[in-house]
Amino acid sequence: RTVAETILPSGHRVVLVQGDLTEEEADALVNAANSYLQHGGGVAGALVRKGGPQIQAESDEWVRRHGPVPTGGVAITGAGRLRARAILHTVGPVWSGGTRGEEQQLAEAIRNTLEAARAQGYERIAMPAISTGIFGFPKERAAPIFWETIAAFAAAHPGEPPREIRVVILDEATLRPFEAAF
Ligand code: AR6
Repeated sequence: RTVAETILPSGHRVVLVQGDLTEEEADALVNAANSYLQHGGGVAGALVRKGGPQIQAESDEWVRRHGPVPTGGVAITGAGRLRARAILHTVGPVWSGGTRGEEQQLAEAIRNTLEAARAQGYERIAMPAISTGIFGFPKERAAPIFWETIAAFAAAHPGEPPREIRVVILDEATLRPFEAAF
């Protein structure tokens, strides 16, 4: 269900959706991962359950080759059986009170994800509310960071991919602050 939709002057379409990320059809789905790409719970677990073991296998291979993904970094794998060409695994910060630069780290994870999609030419991407689940980032503080980071990226790259950015929120409690920010 589309909750809010904005077309920015840069031509980017930003869509806030309430639903399950694993049901989205996009060039790339964004995963809220940990540094070791061990996809146990949350969005990560749901993506692997639905997309199949290939996603975990490719993630293990990625970490074996490159080492752990730093906070704010991105790793790309295939999407298994999901309706996408790739998964952009990004590592958001673990919330620890806000004094360790978590807000900047969340912005960096979002920005690097958008940059990775741009580099790959992915026109349509769908991302969850990175860090706001198991990693404990307060939803009210995360929502404006998503909006501002997406808007700044778009303004810096008019007409460039990803031209459709879908932010997919599962639960009502998370949706409220995102609706306000978007
Ligand atoms: N679709 C959309 N949003 C979802 C879905 C879904 N299917 N499932 C959960 N959410 P989380 P994190 C929401 O915990 O905080 C994993 O174990 C959820 O309500 O998935 O970045 C990883 O492997 C929340 O708002 O990610 C890491 O170890 C948001 O997605 C760790 O969790 C993010 O919640 C990462 O924690």
